Amino acid sequence: MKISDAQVIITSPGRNFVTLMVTTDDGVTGLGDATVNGRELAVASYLRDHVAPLLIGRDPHRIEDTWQYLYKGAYWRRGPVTMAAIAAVDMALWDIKGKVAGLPVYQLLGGASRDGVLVYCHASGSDIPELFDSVERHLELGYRAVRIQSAVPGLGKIYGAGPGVSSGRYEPAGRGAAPSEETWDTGAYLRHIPGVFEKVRERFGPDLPLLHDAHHRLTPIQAARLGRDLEPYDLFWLEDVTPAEDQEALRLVRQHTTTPLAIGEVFNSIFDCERLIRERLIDYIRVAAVHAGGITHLKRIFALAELYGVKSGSHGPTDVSPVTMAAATHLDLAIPNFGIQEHMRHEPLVDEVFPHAYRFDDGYLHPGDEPGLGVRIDTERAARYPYEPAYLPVNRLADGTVHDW
Ligand code: EZ4
Ligand code: CO
Repeated sequence: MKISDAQVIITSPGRNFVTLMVTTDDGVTGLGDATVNGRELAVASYLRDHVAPLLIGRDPHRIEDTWQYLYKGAYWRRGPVTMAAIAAVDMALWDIKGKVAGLPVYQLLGGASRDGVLVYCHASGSDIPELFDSVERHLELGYRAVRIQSAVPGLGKIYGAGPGVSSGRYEPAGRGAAPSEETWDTGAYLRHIPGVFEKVRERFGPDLPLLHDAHHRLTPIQAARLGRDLEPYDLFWLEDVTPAEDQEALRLVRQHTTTPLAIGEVFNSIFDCERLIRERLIDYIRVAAVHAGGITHLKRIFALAELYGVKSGSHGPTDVSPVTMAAATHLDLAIPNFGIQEHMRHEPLVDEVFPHAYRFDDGYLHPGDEPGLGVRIDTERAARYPYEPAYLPVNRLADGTVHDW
C-alpha cells in the first residue's frame, strides 16, 4: 500500500480550518487537522509546498518513520507551523491504519482504559447573573465540570467574557484583515476574580469541579497571589497563569499555592513540557494533538507525564477541528493518566462539514467505534465556505503597551 495523494482543504464554516486528506492507492482516505488559529495559511503552504510531495509513494503504515522523517529530516525542528503540519500527517496515517485494521484508533493505542472521557465546558458572563445562567445552561446539557470566566468591572470586552460576548462562544474572536485590540488591567482582574469564585461556590456547592484560565497574562508573583486567593474555592485547575515559554516562572507560583496548575496549549514539543513535568511544577499538561505533533507525539508527552504524576488535559477549543477532537478523545480513552478534556462545542455548521462518530453524553465524550478516527469531511459543503482572514485580539494595557496573553 502506498500514499497516492495528499490534498490540503481550507474551509471556513464560521471559522477557518485547515485539513489534510491523505489517500492511498487502494482508495483509503485519512484526515488530519492542521489549524493554527490566525496563522492558517502558513501551515497550508508548509503542507502543500513542502510535505505533500514527499508523502507520495510512501507506505502509510510507517507512522513513526514518517514522523521522524518530517521532524528530523527537515533540519528546522519544532515551532507551531512545522508541528501542526507534522500533526496533520500523523493523524491522517493513524486514521488510515484504523480503517485498514477495521478498528477505532483507541483500540490501536491499547484499548479503552475507561468508559468515557470527562470533559469540561466554558461558562462566562458579563456579570454574576449572566454567569450563573451560563453555568446552569451547561449543567442542563449534562456537563460535570465547568470553566468559569468573567468580565472585569472597569474593563470593556476582554477575551472570553464581557459585553457582547455570548456565553461560552467567544471564538472566533474576530474576522477581518487585522486583529481587534482589547484593554487589560491585571490589578482589576486580581481584585475581582476571587469574589466571582466565592459566589459560584455559594450558588453551585462544593462538589462541582471548577476551572479557570488566566491566558498567560500574569507575572509569577501575581499568579502566586491568584493561586493562593483561589485556594478556598478548591479549583480543579488554574490554567496558563504566566507566559508559557518561561518554564521557570511556574516554580515560583508552585512555591506559594496548592491550587493545581495546568499549562501547555501553546506548546508544540515534548521539550516545551519536559522541565515542567520532570520537576513536578504542574499538575496537568494541556498539549493538543494538532499543535504538538499529532497522536504520536502526544502519546510520548503523556507517557513522560505519567512517570511524574502529571495528568493530561488536552486543549479542545473551537479553533481545533473535529479531527483533532476525535484524535484527542481516542487518546484520552486509552492512556492511563488521563485527567480531563476541554470541550467547546462546535457550531452545527462545523459538524455538518465534519460529520463525526464521537459523541457527548452526560458529561463524557466517547470517540465511537467507527474504524479510524471516525471523522469525515463533506468536501462539497466545505467548498461553500472559503477562507476568511480572522485573528485573535491583541491585548494592550491602558497606556497602550502590548501585553502578554
Ligand atoms: O485562547 O484556542 O483554553 N482555551 C483557550 C482558548 C484559546 C484559543 C486560542 O486559539 O484558552 O480559548
Ligand atoms: Co486556555
